[in-house]
Amino acid sequence: DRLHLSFAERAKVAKNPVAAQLFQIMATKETTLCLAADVTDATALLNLAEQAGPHICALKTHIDIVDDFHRNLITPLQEIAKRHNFVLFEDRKFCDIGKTIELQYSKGMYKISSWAQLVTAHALLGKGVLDVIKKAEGLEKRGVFLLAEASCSGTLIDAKYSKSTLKMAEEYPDLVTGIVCQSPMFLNNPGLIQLTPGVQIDIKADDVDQQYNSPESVVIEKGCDIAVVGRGITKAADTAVAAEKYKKILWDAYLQRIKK
Ligand code: 5IU
Repeated sequence: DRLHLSFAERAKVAKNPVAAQLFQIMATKETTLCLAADVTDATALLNLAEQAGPHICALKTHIDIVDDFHRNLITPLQEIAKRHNFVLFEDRKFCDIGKTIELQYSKGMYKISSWAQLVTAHALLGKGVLDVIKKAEGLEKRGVFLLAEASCSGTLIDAKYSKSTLKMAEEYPDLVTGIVCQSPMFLNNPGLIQLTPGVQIDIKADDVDQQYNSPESVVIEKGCDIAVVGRGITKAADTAVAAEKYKKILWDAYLQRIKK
């Protein structure tokens, strides 16, 4: 099953091209780390990408929090991603009628479809979101992570909703890269990637609603393939050192998991 196969083996069965690419990157760079680059300054974002670049498979952005965003930010970001071989991932959490998402994906200031190979989306409003992302212009290789569970306390998502989200994912195998969730759920398809946020070594929660698990426990007990780490790295004194530390702990946990 999924949890005991290597990423190299799973690359062969992935139907979404970005999932296949991610599995390749993970296997060759030996990293399952996705950095949540939640900073509000464009230069800080580029510095984070540069410092963490060698240690990550994906850089997750909230591009709308960058105070000084300008289209000129995208070219150097893409250059860094290409040089260090990681994927750009905009955590947009699309949730609207298809027509609106079509505009939010390709238009406005951010033109997400022109640079982010990966985006997140809610399944809440139905399949429209996947239909419009699938047929939009933009990058040739693109993928969607559907949100099936959340790390925060107080989420309204229940087991039935999570299950329906997985069902929707299976209906779009060429578009869906994987699922954002906190547990292995019913995700047995080895071609899909489990992305798990809420990962930190030192603390269990933030001062709002975030809840953290350790890197070892998300990989070994909760089925995480790619772990999202934000403040565990962005607030560290040295980004590169912290990213490398998370990378190693996560990779060792993955090796331990596939050996069982
Ligand atoms: N994120 C979560 N939990 C979720 C989902 C997304 O934390 O359930 I869906 C995002 C929010 C933030 C990052 O961008 O992942 C986690 O950052 P920290 O490691 O700093 O908490």
